[in-house]
Amino acid sequence: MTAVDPALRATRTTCPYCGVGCGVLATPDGNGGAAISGDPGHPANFGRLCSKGSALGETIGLESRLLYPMIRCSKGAMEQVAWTDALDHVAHRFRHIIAHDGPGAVAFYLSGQLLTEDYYVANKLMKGFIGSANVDTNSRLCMASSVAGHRRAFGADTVPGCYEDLDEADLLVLVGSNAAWCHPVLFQRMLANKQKRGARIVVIDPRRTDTAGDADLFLGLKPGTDTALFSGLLVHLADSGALDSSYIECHTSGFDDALARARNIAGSVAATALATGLSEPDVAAFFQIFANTPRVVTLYSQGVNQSAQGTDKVNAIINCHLATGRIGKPGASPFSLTGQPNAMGGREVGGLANQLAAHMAFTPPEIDRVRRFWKAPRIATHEGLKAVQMFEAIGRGEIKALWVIGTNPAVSLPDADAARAALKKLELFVISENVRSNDTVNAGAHVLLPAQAWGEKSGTVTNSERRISRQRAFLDPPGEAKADWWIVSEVAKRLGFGAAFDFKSAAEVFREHAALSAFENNGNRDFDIGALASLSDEAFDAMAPVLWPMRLGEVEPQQRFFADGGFFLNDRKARFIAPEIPALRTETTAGRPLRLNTGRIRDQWHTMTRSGISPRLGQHLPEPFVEVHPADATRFGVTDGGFARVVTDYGQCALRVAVSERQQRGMLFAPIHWSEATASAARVGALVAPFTDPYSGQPENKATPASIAPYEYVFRGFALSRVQLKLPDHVWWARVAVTGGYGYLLADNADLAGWQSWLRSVAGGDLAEYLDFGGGIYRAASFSDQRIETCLFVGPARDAGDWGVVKSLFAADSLSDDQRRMLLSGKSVDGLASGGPVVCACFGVGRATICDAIAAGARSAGEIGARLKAGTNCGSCIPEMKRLIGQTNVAGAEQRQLARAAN
Ligand SMILES: Nc1nc2c(c(=O)[nH]1)N[C@H]1C(S)=C(S)[C@@H](COP(=O)(O)OP(=O)(O)OC[C@H]3O[C@@H](n4cnc5c(=O)[nH]c(N)nc54)[C@H](O)[C@@H]3O)O[C@H]1N2
Ligand SMILES: Nc1nc2c(c(=O)[nH]1)N[C@H]1C(S)=C(S)[C@@H](COP(=O)(O)OP(=O)(O)OC[C@H]3O[C@@H](n4cnc5c(=O)[nH]c(N)nc54)[C@H](O)[C@@H]3O)O[C@H]1N2
Ligand code: SF4
Ligand SMILES: [Mo]
Repeated sequence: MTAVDPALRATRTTCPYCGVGCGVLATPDGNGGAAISGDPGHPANFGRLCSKGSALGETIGLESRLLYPMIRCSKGAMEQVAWTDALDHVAHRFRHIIAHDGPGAVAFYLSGQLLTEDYYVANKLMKGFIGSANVDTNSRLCMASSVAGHRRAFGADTVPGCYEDLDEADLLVLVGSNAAWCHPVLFQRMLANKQKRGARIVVIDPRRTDTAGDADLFLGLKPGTDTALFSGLLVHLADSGALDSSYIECHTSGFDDALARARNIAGSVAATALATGLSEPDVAAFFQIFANTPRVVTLYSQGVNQSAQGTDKVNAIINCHLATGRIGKPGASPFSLTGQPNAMGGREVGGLANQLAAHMAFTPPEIDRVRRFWKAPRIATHEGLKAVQMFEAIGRGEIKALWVIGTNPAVSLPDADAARAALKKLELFVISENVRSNDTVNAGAHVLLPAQAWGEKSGTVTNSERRISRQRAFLDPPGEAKADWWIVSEVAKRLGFGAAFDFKSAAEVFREHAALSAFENNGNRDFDIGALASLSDEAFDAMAPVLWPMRLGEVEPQQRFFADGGFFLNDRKARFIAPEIPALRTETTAGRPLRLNTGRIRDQWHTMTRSGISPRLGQHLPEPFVEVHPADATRFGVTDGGFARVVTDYGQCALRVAVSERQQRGMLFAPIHWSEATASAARVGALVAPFTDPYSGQPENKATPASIAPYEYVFRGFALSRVQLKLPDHVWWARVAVTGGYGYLLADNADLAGWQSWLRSVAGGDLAEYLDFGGGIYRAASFSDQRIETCLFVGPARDAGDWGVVKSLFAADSLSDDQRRMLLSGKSVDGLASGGPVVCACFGVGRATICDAIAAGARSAGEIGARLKAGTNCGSCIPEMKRLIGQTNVAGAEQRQLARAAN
């Protein structure tokens, strides 16, 4: 494999979104853009990409980019400065604060979206040279419970299996994972196994997600009860003769205590059903299928990790795999699905406050070893503050200087209002960013440092299966953007640590990182990539994706861990962990009778600084919403398509209501993606309680007590504009990327005259208006040449005009006179019938179009694809199409008949 595919002249790189770590071929178009396709040679995806990966070409524009270093001047405005001035300033201020208040008064907050090389340098600077372990990362909100669970059970943060296990398993258990939306390419791989080999799929989630749509068994358990379910399973495995006694005997300890505790928690099928809210037959069916299927992979993600008992959940799952010896064997393992593209690389580097470096911890021999390797003058000797505690310490004024690199904590931390308020107290607040503006930047940054973005930066990332791949540059960095590792190294030099930070390239950093992993390792640490420590620059450039470990001198690369024991504890045995009796940290009350669950949607990435600029990705679910069970909707008076205020003890949001049977009674679900930059009142992190797991420090993001109440708006509507608009304060709005500009979905109670004067104030040029006071309708569009510049459609709730049609007219460079005349009717012209909300992002196929095809006889996703192309590129929408087939009544009834006839 080479860095550049000679046939295509495409650069081989890796997707910057999720932890699947798909290989991407990028072919620059010479105008700053690039054609994107999946790399058929990459073992994570074999050429496939999901909707987000496929749309990467739409996200590399420069419009929102931070291009120059900026410093806040004495008058409060941000001013462009030279790099040397910015770096001198940062180093000077850090040095001053460290001298005055000690190394504990400064902190770095990093990200699983950094490259390993960036992470390595930042971790080395803080832990080895500044002398504090206050380096934490957004992985604390993401993978920390898996890390803690792995370390408790295995003695190291080891993912025992690999992706091939998903092809070879006979049973795939997904716990707290919406892989259909969040790890789509891996999910397709699981479905291929189901299709080809008949693997069965069990999905365990309080919500009936699109992942559950393909499940043979769906367990809609009560939130937070996974430990009870897997405790019940352990008891069942013991009582039904499914244990691997010799594995338990030779390779583990603590089984009896763990089993006794499991009996206490859920000693029978009935007790498990009671504890989880599941039916006894469902529990029994799950236990039986698990007990009888040796090749089982249990995949888990944020429904497990993001919990105040996340570490116990992880260990309850691992216990069942250890007890059956189903670990590190083909098709059999527990499997933590990592979230971010380089969450794993960050863990390898030691970028969490409770790790030191290279899978070493804060034990005296390890501190000494790392100190000698780094020649560190002031090595940190104890753990630093974990994310939530770090921001609390900032709020108390104990941490005075913070450097945020590659994350948006004002949006993504729990109790996000408090986190944002804390940022305002900092004496020094530095951010390395790709974008000029996000909620964290807007929370009062003192220094902004422009970082290279995907496509420009170069280094390595590690995916969920321990595979290290290269991200390669295929675009020139714009403006003065620099590599994150370079920026940190330059500050380190100015702090007086030049010799240790004299890196010339990412390759040089990688070699040092690889050497540290092998330093005095002798097989005692899982993470060892010593074989890569002497790669030449050329070899680093051409490096093919590799699984670790890569020990020096090893002939046969090791694919999996622990099939024959060999754990990383002193006695080389794994530990069974007896979990605490599970209980959620918070109770619902009369005032907060519901629980708010939060998570992701298919086509957006986190706080939308990148996916949010793709028109294609904005089409699927363009508005922030809250999903409510029909019974709760009735009880609290909210209606589908209406609006609601969701309130917790921490904050409130105003969201569109989606009433759905897929939601469990008593629970709400809201996506995490919107921020103050993209919506008026949908920064969901502000609602979330800051409770954390006692072992991992990971916050419980999925179960905050909440209330919901309807909120009425008289007017609905939308605006489209070539430039971003500042909407009046009282308006509910959400911004979405559309072809040619920005779309705003609106709701409001002000009168039409107010809208008219607002529109006239923002729209220049040639204005056409339609005003019907009686009907409550105002529509206006301004033109420049034959193109729409700005338009606004406001009307009564159900009659604001067809957004789909107007968007396509807005996208056109030149409108015919007919189209111009018809525009303000908001109805279709020239066959521009709206297809409804987009389901297939790749081909822009809407729900209405798909439902028409179903009504006209399409009976499978394949048949819909044959007619409409929908689902034939990335396939991310296939689960949703299957759901629509199921929901379309006529088709559903016929299908059931067909199924009966077939039996
Ligand atoms: N489209 C998209 N994909 C992404 C991302 C993205 O932003 N957008 N982000 C990436 C990142 S960083 C991450 S961490 C991953 C996250 O990937 P996932 O973990 O799959 O995603 P989430 O939506 O956070 O949560 C998963 C599920 O946990 C369920 N859940 C809530 N409480 C419980 C519980 O008590 N028990 C169980 N069993 N389930 C529960 C939720 O209902 C939800 O469906 O996705 C990655 N992929
Ligand atoms: N309520 C709730 N909260 C959650 C979650 C949840 O499920 N529920 N999930 C949590 C999880 S799992 C995660 S991973 C977090 C994610 O939350 P965040 O990390 O806060 O979200 P992102 O939008 O990915 O922020 C990344 C920022 O870094 C910038 N950036 C991207 N690449 C680079 C780079 O190479 N260099 C630099 N310097 N900057 C870069 C982007 O422009 C963006 O502003 O959210 C967490 N918060
Ligand atoms: S599954 Fe999608 S988002 Fe994840 S790495 Fe692959 S293409 Fe990127
Ligand atoms: Mo994550």
